[in-house]
Parts: sequence; C-alpha cells; structure tokens
Amino acid sequence: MPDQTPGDAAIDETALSEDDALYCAGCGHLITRGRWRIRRNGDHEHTVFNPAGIVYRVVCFKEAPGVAARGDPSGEFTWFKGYAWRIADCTECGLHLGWRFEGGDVFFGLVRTNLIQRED
Ligand code: JO2
Repeated sequence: MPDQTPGDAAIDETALSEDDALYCAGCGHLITRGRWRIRRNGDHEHTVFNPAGIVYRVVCFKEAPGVAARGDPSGEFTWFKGYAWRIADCTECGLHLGWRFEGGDVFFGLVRTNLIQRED
C-alpha cells in the first residue's frame, strides 16, 4: 500500500456502531465520530478503487470536522453518482484521509485504515 496508508490500525465494526471518536492514524487528531456515519447507495462502507489502481475501504460520514478539503472539485471517476470530490486531508498533519463529496449535499468518504479509535 502507498505511504499514506498507515495500515494495521483499522477501526473495527464494534467501534463503528458506537458513538466513538475517531482519530487520524497519522497524528491522533480528532477527525469524526462513529455516530456520524451515513449510508450512501445503501451502505456505510464501500470498497472502491481510483485511477491509480489503489483499492480503498471507504466509510461515509455526514461530518468530519478534522479534515480540510484541498483542490478543485472533480466529477471524474467519482464513486458516488451526482457528487464531485475534493481530497480531504487531516487539518493537523496533512495525511490524506479521504474525500469530501459535494452534490446536492455534502458528505465525507474516509479511508477506514486511516482512522483509529484512540489518540495514542
Ligand atoms: C475520489 C486522487 C484521486 C484521483 C482519487 C488523485 C488524483 C485523482 C487521490 N473517485 N479520487 C472518487 N485523479 C477518488 C476517485 O470519488 O478516484 O483517488 O483522478 O487524478 O485522491 O489521491
């Protein structure tokens, strides 16, 4: 996997179903909460790949205060019909955590392995 994926600190199903804080795997910054998960196309999570051939397990959230969107919105290769994406980085360390999707509304698709349950 690429250097932006910390890898083995993935959140588990139990944590995702609770009202747990979720932190950046790179620096421990608070990113979002399990209770802010939403379904898109019938599921909270989606296995997707980008034009570079990288496979991601993406979790959808309605809010992610710990990320900042970067670059112009693009509709190319979008995983969610009707939504354009921008890259979403950790506001603290800059790790690429996922994407901010903008359509009629806004949501965040964050890479599961880049989120951890504890700061330490
Ligand atoms: C979001 C990235 C992506 C795409 C990407 C960098 C460059 C390009 C990146 N479908 N975007 C989505 N690009 C995702 C995608 O909905 O493919 O992974 O197309 O030039 O985020 O690193």
